[in-house]
Amino acid sequence: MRESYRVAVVGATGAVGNTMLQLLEERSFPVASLKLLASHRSAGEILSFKDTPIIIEELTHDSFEDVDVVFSSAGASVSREFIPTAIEKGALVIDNTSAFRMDAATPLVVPEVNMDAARAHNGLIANPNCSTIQMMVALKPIYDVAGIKRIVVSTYQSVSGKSGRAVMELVQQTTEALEGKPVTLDKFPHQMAFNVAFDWPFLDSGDNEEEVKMINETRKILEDDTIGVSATTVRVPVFFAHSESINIETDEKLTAAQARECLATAPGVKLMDDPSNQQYPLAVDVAGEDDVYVGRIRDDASIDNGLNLWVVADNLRKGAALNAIQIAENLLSA
Ligand code: NAP
Ligand code: 3JN
Repeated sequence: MRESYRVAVVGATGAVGNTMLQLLEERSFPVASLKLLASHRSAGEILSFKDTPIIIEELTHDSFEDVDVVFSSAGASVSREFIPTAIEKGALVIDNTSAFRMDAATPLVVPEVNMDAARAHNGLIANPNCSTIQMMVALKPIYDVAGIKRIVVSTYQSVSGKSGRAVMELVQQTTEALEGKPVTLDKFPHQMAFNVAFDWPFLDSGDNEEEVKMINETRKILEDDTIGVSATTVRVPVFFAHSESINIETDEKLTAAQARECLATAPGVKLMDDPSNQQYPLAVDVAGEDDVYVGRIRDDASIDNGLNLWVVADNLRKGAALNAIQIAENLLSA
C-alpha cells in the first residue's frame, strides 16, 4: 500500500456517502486528500471529516483531476455518465450502483467471496446490491463445502436502503399514522409506517428490479449459471439493517449442525444461533455492526438436502460502504 491516496466520494451527502465518510475515518483509510462530490443542490455546503470541514463540490467531468480512488454512490445514471471519465483520468473506481454490475468486463466483488475476480479490473470494480452481498457472505462457505442447487430467499429490507430521505419519511409517516392523520407519500409508493410493502419497479415477468438483481448478481459472483435463485424482496418499517429468510438445497447433504460449524469460522460471518436463549440476529442489534449475522439454522425436512437460515446485516455498512472500502483496502495492499 502506498502511504496515502487522494480520495473522492461521489454522492457524499447521501445515506451511503455519509456511511462511507464515517467508515473511512473509523478504519483509518490512508486518505491524503478528500473531495466530496454531490449535485448542484448541495454544492457549497460543508461536511466534516476527521474534524476538518470540507466544502462539497458539484460533480463535473473535471472532478477527477488528481484523484487516485473514487467511491461512487449517486445512482446508476450518474455512474454511467461520470465513471468513464474517472477511469480515463487514471482513478481506481469502486461503484456502489447497478450501472456496471452485469458488465462482463467489470468485476462484481464481495471480498470474502471472490476477491480474486477484482484483480482483473480495468479501473472499475462494482459493488453488488446490499441484499446480494449479505446473502453471498453467508452462503459461500456452504457453497464451497456442499454445493448449492437452489436458493429461495425472502428479504425484509430496511428503509435506509432506499435513501436518507426515505428514513425521514418513515419517521414522519409514523408520527402521522399515530396521530390518525393521512400519511405523507413522497419517496414511497405506499404507506410504509406499520406496513409491509413492495417498493421496487415491477418488470413484465412479475419480478421486481431488486429481485432480478439478486438473481443475476448471485450467478455472476459465484460464476455459476446453473444455480437456481428465487427471490421475493420486501420493504419493512425498519430503519437500518436488512434481514433475509433463506432456504437452500445443497448438492451434498449438510446438516444444520455441520452448517453451523462451517459458518462459525467463516470470514465476515458472525454466528448467533441459540434460539432457546433468544439468541438470533435482529436488525436493531446488527445495525452499526460490520459482520453478516447468521442464525436460526435449521434442517428443512421437506426436501433431502434442505437448510433454512436467517441472515441479517447493516445494509449501509456491509451492504454498501464497508464492502466498497474493503475492496479498495484489499486491492491497494496487494
Ligand atoms: P441518497 O441518500 O438519496 O443520496 C444520493 C446522493 O447522490 C446524494 O449525495 C446526492 O447529492 C447525490 N446525487 C444525486 N444526483 C446527483 C447528480 N446528478 N450529481 C451528483 N450527485 C448526485 O441515496 P443513497 O441511499 O445514498 O443511495 C445512492 C445510490 O447508491 C443509489 O442510487 C444506489 O445506486 C446506490 N446504493 C447502493 C446500495 C447497495 O446495495 N450497494 C445501497 C443503497 C444505495 P445531493 O445531496 O446534492 O442531492
Ligand atoms: O432498496 C434497497 O434496500 C437497496 C437499494 C439499492 C438501490 C437503490 C437505488 C438504485 C440501487 C442498487 O444498489 O441496486 C440502485 C441502483 O444502483 O440501481
